[in-house]
Amino acid sequence: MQDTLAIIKPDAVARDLAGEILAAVQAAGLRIVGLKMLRLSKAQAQGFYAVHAERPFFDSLTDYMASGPVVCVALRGEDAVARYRALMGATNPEQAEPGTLRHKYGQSLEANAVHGSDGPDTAAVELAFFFNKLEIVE
Ligand code: YYY
Ligand code: MG
Repeated sequence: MQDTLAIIKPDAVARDLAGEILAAVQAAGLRIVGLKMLRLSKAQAQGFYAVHAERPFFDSLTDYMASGPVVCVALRGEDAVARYRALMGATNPEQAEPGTLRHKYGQSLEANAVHGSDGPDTAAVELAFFFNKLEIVE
């Protein structure tokens, strides 16, 4: 069993797609073990994406992530990190496979609807950013 962090990003929440995306995640066999809606401040968005601090898209990305509420989801399952990354599809929705969340719901490279941790170590750090132990349920 493995845990991973999914985020339904501001563009998707604003278009009322959170329910549909959660249903697709569950239909793919990933179990929701934590769930919350919140709005990141600019500073919190910068903290979450600190790994990208030197990238040219960092300022725009963190503005976007702070632009409206997000839905944060702790997911659990066999090989959950890779399975959820596969369900999301490529970072750029234009390159994402048909049927993937980013192909279906992404609007642009930046507003690509969903986030997913890129490995088990990153997942642990990212889950701890949003959830304490009491907020992850068996
Ligand atoms: O893990 P993933 O979300 O698929 O991509 P990352 O390379 O970690 O980039 C994080 C986030 O930044 C991406 O989801 C969209 C945005 N972004 C961008 O706006 N422009 C780029 N050239 C690359 C990424
Ligand atoms: Mg990433």
